[in-house]
Amino acid sequence: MHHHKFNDFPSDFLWGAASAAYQVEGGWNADGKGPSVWDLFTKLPGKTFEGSNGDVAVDHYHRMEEDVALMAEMGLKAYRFSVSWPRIYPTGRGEVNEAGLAFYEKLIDTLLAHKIEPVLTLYHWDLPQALQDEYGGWEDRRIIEDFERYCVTLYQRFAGKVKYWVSLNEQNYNLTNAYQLGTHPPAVQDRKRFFAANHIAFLANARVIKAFRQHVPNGLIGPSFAYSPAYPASCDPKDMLAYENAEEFNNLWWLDAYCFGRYPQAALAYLRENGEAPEILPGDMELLREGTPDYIGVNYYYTLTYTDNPLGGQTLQRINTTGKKGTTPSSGIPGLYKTAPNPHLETSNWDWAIDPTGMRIALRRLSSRYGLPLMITENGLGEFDKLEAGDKVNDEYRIDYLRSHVKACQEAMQDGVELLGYCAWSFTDILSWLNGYQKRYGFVYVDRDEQGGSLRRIKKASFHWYSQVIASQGKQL
Ligand code: BGP
Repeated sequence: MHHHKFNDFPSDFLWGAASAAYQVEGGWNADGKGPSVWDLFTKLPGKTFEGSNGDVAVDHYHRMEEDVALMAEMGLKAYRFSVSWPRIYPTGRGEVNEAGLAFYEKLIDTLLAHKIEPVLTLYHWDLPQALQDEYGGWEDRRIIEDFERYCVTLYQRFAGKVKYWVSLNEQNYNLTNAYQLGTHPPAVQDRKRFFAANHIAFLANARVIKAFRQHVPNGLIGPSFAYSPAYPASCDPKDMLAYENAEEFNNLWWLDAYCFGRYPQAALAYLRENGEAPEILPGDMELLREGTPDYIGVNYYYTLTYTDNPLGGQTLQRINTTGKKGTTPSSGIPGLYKTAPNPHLETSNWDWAIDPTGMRIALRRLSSRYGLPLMITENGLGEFDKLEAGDKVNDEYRIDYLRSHVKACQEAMQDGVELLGYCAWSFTDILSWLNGYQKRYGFVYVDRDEQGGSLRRIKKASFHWYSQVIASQGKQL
């Protein structure tokens, strides 16, 4: 479909930007905060790019007001941030740490004072280390109670101020790294444990959505999902089957569980045959169906293209964390699928395919399958940026990326998608979990690298571009 004319973006469209606590805050032990699994993991040798960690990050914890002032100057309508669980409950449960709540309250009040809608993420991977030590975190059902208690604490405190909530951020990506690739804490490589942990996370997600209905009756809540829509490498039925397998195993496993309260059939049959299916107790699937979301948060960066992978073929591989273009190997599951390069698409220096049409496809697939409103909770381009004389950062490549993706949102809306907003990743430069500080995403450059820096904030060219997009309601792209 090629449209002749575009509808305008609705006047209440949430033009936003996003971040996550561990990636921006720093203040890792400030004001009573307990350690998270990332505080410990990043200190183990060889886990992150040049040993980078979030001890200081971009010091948002101490520069919150300056950062929100920049958001206001830009004209931002929404800011998505995450709350650090161990700031609120230093050991995961027990006594509430009032200073932690006070920090987020101040952030929320400052946003509201500037008419910026807060979008609050309950969990962006920084599990209290105490719960990992005590019972293995997401591998034990005890986490469901603890997570619910933490979420209800936030509901009670912020129900009157925060309308948009995100439950779990990228459960799929985080747990794949944590339990299959061994690249996020607790760095396990075991498929049975991976599916078991995911099942418990689905239950926790449903429980906090159920509780949300009581405590925040006028709010909206949903998970944010790392959606890389699958493409077949060709129309060879073998590639088509590989694509079907990949879509079920990498996407529908989460999306159907969240939105339909069930697991996709072929994937479940395969796991049962292999003895890798999660243990489903009486009441589990009922709970999933009682805790479905109001909307789906979509974190979209790229599509993935799949081809046939016979038994004995390619296994799962780690991602590119260096920015050396062309170093990402094919990755797959023997007998199911493996990734293949897409000859039609350019890639970033981290080998991520640049595919705005893929975003339109993503939004259409989700909207038509689940019939829910959507919000882009992340989308952006991680690149090397250069600070030039006169404090200039000419990130034209980022503007091109964002422009084409905002257009894709507009096309998807024309196709009938209900889209609540678009949160670019990220507002300031931040710590990339595994890629250090050199992989930048922000509209605002932060003067620091793996060793440190002045932490000065500098507006990039994309800052001015996005500001004009917002002011013109998307008319001036
Ligand atoms: C998503 C995460 C974000 C962010 C982003 C960019 O997976 O939710 O926290 O990090 O991806 O990824 P990266 O930093 O690896 O480039």
